[in-house]
Amino acid sequence: MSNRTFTMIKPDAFSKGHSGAILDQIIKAGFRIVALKMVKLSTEKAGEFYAIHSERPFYGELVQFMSSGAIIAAILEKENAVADFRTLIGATNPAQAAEGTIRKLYAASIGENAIHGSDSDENASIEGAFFFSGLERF
Ligand code: 3AN
Repeated sequence: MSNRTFTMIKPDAFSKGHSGAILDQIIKAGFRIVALKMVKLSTEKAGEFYAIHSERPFYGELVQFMSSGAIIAAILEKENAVADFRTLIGATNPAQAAEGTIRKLYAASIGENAIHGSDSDENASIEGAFFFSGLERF
């Protein structure tokens, strides 16, 4: 069972001013913030982050969107972090997300879905390392 996951508040939620409410919901759900930063990805860096999806039809759109504005990246700690965080954010498609989840509350579409959450312990570790050095973790 993992105790860390990685998240990004995506450009749609950030630009609409939902970052504070989303971070508050994450903290109230019992996650501790281990690392946190505000960044804007270049198209190259967004493409690298989502390289796993490079064969999917929505890859170009996803890379454009994720490099379109500022995001907040964070590493979070909690028992069973990966699975519990996926529950907190809800389904990829906000139309199918459960009531009260972050995507149900703040996401507009499957492409612009407010927040990212790692889907495995291995990816949580890779994605956290993509954004944060050891000096930036607390
Ligand atoms: P999740 O973020 O819930 O793990 P993935 O890994 O299937 O979902 O997809 C990664 C990201 O790609 C999603 N967060 C979303 O922004 C985008 N995405 C997924 N499916 C679609 C789609 N059908 N059309 C456009 N964008 C999509």
